[in-house]
Order: sequence, then structure tokens, then C-alpha cells
Amino acid sequence: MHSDTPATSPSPAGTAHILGACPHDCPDTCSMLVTVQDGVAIKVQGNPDHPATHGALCTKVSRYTERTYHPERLLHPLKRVGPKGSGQFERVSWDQALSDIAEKLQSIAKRDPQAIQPYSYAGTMGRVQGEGMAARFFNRLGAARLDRTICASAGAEAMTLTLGNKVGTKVEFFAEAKLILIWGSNSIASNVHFWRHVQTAKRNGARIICIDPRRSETAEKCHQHIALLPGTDAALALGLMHELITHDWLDHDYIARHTEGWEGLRARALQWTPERTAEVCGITADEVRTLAREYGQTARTGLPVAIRMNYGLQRVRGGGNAVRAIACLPALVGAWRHRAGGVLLSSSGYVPIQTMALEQPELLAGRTPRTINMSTIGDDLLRQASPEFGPAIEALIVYNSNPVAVAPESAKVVQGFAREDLFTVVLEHFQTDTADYADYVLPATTQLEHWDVHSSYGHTDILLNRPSIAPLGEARTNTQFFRDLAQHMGYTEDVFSESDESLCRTAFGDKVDFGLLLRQGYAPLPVPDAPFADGGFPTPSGKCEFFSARLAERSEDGLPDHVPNYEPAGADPRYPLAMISPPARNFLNSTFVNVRSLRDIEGEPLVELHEADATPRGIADGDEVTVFNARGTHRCVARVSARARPGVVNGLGIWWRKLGRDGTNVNELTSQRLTDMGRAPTFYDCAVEVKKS
Ligand SMILES: Nc1nc2c(c(=O)[nH]1)N[C@H]1C(S)=C(S)[C@@H](COP(=O)(O)OP(=O)(O)OC[C@H]3O[C@@H](n4cnc5c(=O)[nH]c(N)nc54)[C@H](O)[C@@H]3O)O[C@H]1N2
Ligand SMILES: Nc1nc2c(c(=O)[nH]1)N[C@H]1C(S)=C(S)[C@@H](COP(=O)(O)OP(=O)(O)OC[C@H]3O[C@@H](n4cnc5c(=O)[nH]c(N)nc54)[C@H](O)[C@@H]3O)O[C@H]1N2
Ligand SMILES: [Mo]
Repeated sequence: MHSDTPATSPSPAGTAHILGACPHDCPDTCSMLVTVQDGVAIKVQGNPDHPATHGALCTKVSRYTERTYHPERLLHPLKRVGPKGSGQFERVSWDQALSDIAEKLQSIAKRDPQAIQPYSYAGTMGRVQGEGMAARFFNRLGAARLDRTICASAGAEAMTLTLGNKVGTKVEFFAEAKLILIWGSNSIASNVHFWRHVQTAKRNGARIICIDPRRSETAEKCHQHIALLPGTDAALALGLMHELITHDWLDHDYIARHTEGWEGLRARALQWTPERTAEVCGITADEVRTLAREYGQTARTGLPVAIRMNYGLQRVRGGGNAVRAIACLPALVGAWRHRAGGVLLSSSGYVPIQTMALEQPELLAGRTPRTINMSTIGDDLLRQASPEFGPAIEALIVYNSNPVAVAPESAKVVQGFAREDLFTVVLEHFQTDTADYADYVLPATTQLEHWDVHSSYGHTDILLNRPSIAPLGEARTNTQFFRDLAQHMGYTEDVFSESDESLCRTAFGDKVDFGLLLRQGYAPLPVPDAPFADGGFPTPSGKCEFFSARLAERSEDGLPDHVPNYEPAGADPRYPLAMISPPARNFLNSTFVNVRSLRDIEGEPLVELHEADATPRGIADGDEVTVFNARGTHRCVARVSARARPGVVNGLGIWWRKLGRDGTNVNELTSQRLTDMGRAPTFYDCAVEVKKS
């Protein structure tokens, strides 16, 4: 069906330039220009004509050809021949792999298809190689569903409750702001194209303040760095409100017309004196007062104040409340009146994704299979059948994710994946930690080898990715795997024969000009410049909801509050240090860790500690240390560094376990406890102790 797109596969001989899109999980979603010579991709560059990309890619994706032609790329289907996890595989044909997998899934489905579990995330953010054909397959099968919470769902729910959707200030307008708070974001590492706008603002006299427990690459380049304790952001936001109220740096007109729950929020904020705030956040009362004055007075003089929030701060127990508290600030000072004012966490609420057309939920035929939270996969793989849980998980199909490395509490995740009675299929580019536990490892195409369309959660353009080279070896697209498997299962519905080019059109239907995508590789979405200048929030009340009736109906606190971490710094004398594990700059989660040139820049797994924590433990820079808590131990190198604040250690992620000193990574230490909203993991809410090995 619908195979009406022009054929544009690259010519086998000569040099061609193909427009693509970076597939990685990053707010920047760059437009890429791939140079192909005689069928080989020789260079990947940023597209100079795409405004958001501005001709530049990050260091990682500039190495995309090194990753694609990596000597360890998986090129053939593999079947396990040794014990689970031993990494012993033999080459098999696609046909044998597909027949075996279909037979196994059918025998499980006869008992209960909900025992079959898909597991995927954003290894590619592509809408075609992501949840299109895959979702159709699993819907038809009646497999369990996956709650995709591992990254952003606490913040997403919080923004939706407060502003009505995952929407906010357009990223390019930050260049016009006069005060920018970079809150829980290491923009230089994880959102570098936003940083360009910050540089412009700075040149035009803006003041830039970073709020982050770690003195990150970004924090050190800002005018000021406020190094609060992890998980205390809601307290800081409430402390700022206290000062805005007591000094009357408020926009009363905006509050009266466009907000809900002001009296309650006011009463709560007045409990957060600068002294109390400072005590909870581990900073000084002056830092609270000065920040509030700059924010309040800049707005008061009619200048735009903007907050770039990012996902770092919502990976703690109270992550949802923290995002809600921060998202209330712009309405208090009327910052939304300017196109360069307000707050941005994610722009994904603007994306007109056609989920129904892509995923075809009617294939469920009235069934509502159970849902498993990807963030508790460790526990769930170890659960027995029960009336509440349903069947034990008997099969896992993993694509676009590396759960053995990235999911919390690795000891349990590994134990689950190691079950001899679990049937696991992994679609991958490389033999990852997860692929080591597979029964079948199947070679997937990379972004250079397939079609896709992409939206962004940073800017507001849609991008098209054309294939620039033929698939390497016997690699197949994720979509082709699910089409082929559907055929082996005897599924005959038309939706299983839709081509990838056609799926690219289906993803956004008539909401995006596909002709424009074909011509220039990107198409801007129609997004208002100052979305809430005159209110009009997409909440039930149409207002910015300080008080959320939806939360109150769930018997939760309707107002944002400081919810202390499960494992606050200093609370447990056995594990007195708080560990956060934000991404290393040269990796993309666990992707690129096996790319030599990038790994060489990062060196090896390490924890950063402040001198004040290292000295009493007899730890010197470069020593091997053991980081531990009740969940596990992880051996790595200590870096005694001012990047860490006292009481907090930073274990940069996400290394492949098998490349660590003792075959572990930081997730050996993290817990499976979930956030207050969005059922998300609490990676940065993790108490540890560190000792010299
Ligand atoms: N280079 C690179 N870029 C990436 C990624 C990558 O792995 N590498 N990952 C991508 C993905 S999947 C995502 S979700 C985003 C993540 O990028 P961000 O949304 O920016 O989130 P993190 O990198 O998790 O954390 C950002 C900063 O928050 C800080 N932080 C940790 N805990 C707290 C806290 O309690 N409060 C505050 N205020 N700050 C805190 C961390 O120290 C870190 O510097 O980046 C994407 N971009
Ligand atoms: N301790 C700690 N843990 C974390 C985080 C943290 O900050 N600290 N961050 C969390 C966050 S924000 C996220 S988003 C998750 C990320 O976790 P994941 O979504 O699992 O991301 P990656 O680790 O990058 O693994 C993606 C895998 O998909 C594969 N892949 C890429 N493209 C394709 C394709 O087209 N087809 C197929 N079949 N495979 C493909 C890549 O080779 C890679 O192995 O990790 C989380 N885990
Ligand atoms: Mo993420």
C-alpha cells in the first residue's frame, strides 16, 4: 500500500550528498548532510541550511561513519549456543531465526500473549524505526505493553499538569533573553545547539546562571553557578517565590487573569524563607535572595527572563513536584508576555504525531493487555505469575535500547535477563551488554541505511532521513524485522506491508508538508512565538495551574512542594554521599561507548569527588575506588575535582558494563524506586559510600 514516494536511493557510483537526520535521543535533532562516494558514506556534517543545526554536529555524531563501519558491527543473525550471558553465539540465516522466533512466540501466545514483552526506547528517535510497525505487530499479537518512563515521564506529566502540555518558549528566542536560568541541564554536553543561543544572549548582555549540583562544562561557563544538593529544586523554586512575594516583584495582572491557585501557592511559598531554603538546598541564603532579585527585578523592568529546564532535575523522588514548582515561576512575574520569556523543558507537545495511523490500535481487537513499566524491568523479570501481575514474562523483544546497561538496579536486571527460561530477542548494531543475554541477536540498520522521520523535543521542526548507503551485511531495518516476523506468524493484514517511505508520510499525515521534507530535509511546525502572552494554557482551566485539581482528585497534593529524596545526602551514615550519574559528554547514553575515538576522550568509568570527601577517605586523584551501597558495588577511578560539590559524587554514564573494571557500571548502585509523578526512575536519588579499593 501507499508506495508512492519517489525512489531516491543513492546512485552506486560517484559522489552524492544525502540529507538525513540525527537519530539520537537529544533535544537538538540535527539535520545531517551525508557525503557518499561509490556507495560508501565518507563524511557526516551538519546541514548548513537548517537553522537549528546551523551547519554543526556534536563530536559524537561527527563520528557516525566510524560507528557505522565499526569492525564490530553486527552483520548476521546470531543464535545463542552457550549458557545465557556467556556471549557464545553461532551464525544462522534470517529465515531460521525468524521461523524459530515465530514458533516460540506462538507457543507462548497460545497460553497468554501478555507473557511476551516488547522493550524499546529511543536508541533511534525515528518515528518509523521506533514504534510504528513494531506497535502494529505487538497489537496484533496482544503482547504486553511497555510504559516508556525511563527518561522524561516525571517532567512530562508535571508540565502537562501545570501548563497543559510539553510546550514552552521557542529555543531560538533564548537569544533575546536578558536573564537565562539553565536549570538541571548540562547544555554544552546534551543540548549544544541551545548553547549557541545562550552565547548570543550573553554577547547582548544577558546574565546566565546555572543551577546544578555538578560544576558541569556548562556551569563553569555561566556567570554564576548555584550548586544545590540533588533533589532540592522545588525548595529553591519555593524560596524564590517567597522573595518575589515579600518584595512584590510580581505581575499581579497576569496572576489574576491567567493562573489558578494563587492564594494556596502564596501561603505555601511564604513558609520558604531564604534561610530555610538555603538549609535544605545546601547553599547560602544570599544565593537565594540574589537569584530571586535578579529574576524578579529583570522581569519587573520589562525584560525577558527565560528558564531552560532539562531532565536532569526530575530523576529524583520529587522530580515531578520540582518541575511543577519551576514551571510556575514565569507566570508569577509575567515572563510569558515576551517571546523570549517563560520556560522550556520540552517542545514535544507541538508535534502532530499520528499515533493511531502509525500503531493501528484496532489490531488489539478489544483486548487491553497489561502494561509493564520499563523502569522496573529488573523486578518484573523476576516476578512469578500471580493474579495481580498476570503471567511471568516469558519472552522479551528488545530494540532501540540497552536495558542491561541503562535500567536501574543492574543486579536485578542482570539476574532477570540471565533466566534460562526467558526467551530474548535483541535487534542491535553491536554486541551490547543486553545482546550478551539474547537467544537471538539480529543485525539492525543504522540511520545511514534506512528511511525515517523525526520530530524534536528541543526545536519545532520535522526532519526527514533518507538512506544514504545500502544496508551493511545482512542488516535489516527494525520495520522489516517486524514485517517479516508478522509474515512468519501468518498475519495477513495490509498494515504489515506498508513500506518505510509510506510510513514516513503516515507519521504526520497531512500535518506536515511532505514535499517540503523531500526538498529541504526539514519542515517547520506552525508554533506561536509567544504561546501564553495572553494566557490560553492548554490545561482544563485554560490557566497556568499552580493548583492542580487533577492531582487533588488523585488524593495528591494539588500544589507543588519540596518532596525530599528517598536517599538524601547525609541521611544514612552508612552511605553518606549522594550520587548523581549524568551522561558523559562524548557518549549518548550507552551509545558510542564502543567507538574508540570517543571512548579515548572519556578514558574510563570514574566518579568525581570533592576534596572534602576524598581527603578524609584517603582517596587521591586517580586511585581506584569502590563505590557501594546495599544494592551493589562498582569499581572505578576516582577523580578528585571541583566539578563535585561536597557531599555529592558524580558517576558519569553510561558505560557498557563489560568495559568497566569489574564488569559493572553506575546502575549497579541506582534503585528501582519511582518518582512522584510519571512513574519514572530516580537515577539521581542514590546514596553511596566510596572507599579506596
Ligand atoms: N552528550 C550527551 N548528550 C545527551 C545525552 C547523553 O548521554 N550524552 N543524553 C540525551 C538524553 S536521553 C537526555 S534525556 C538528555 C539529558 O540531558 P539533560 O536533560 O540535560 O539531563 P542530564 O544530563 O540528566 O542532567 C543535566 C544536568 O542536571 C544535573 N542534575 C542532576 N541532578 C540534579 C538535581 O537534582 N537538580 C538540578 N538542578 N540538576 C541536577 C546534572 O549534574 C547535569 O549536569 O540529554 C540528551 N543528550
Ligand atoms: N545511571 C543512569 N542511567 C540512565 C540515565 C542516567 O542519566 N543515569 N539516563 C537514562 C535516560 S535519560 C535514558 S533516555 C536511557 C537511555 O537508554 P536507551 O534508550 O537504552 O539508550 P542507549 O543506551 O543509547 O541504547 C540505545 C541502543 O539502541 C541501539 N540502536 C540505535 N539505533 C537503532 C536502530 O535503528 N535499530 C536498533 N535495533 N537498535 C538501534 C543502539 O545501538 C544502542 O545500543 O538511559 C537511562 N539510564
Ligand atoms: Mo533520556
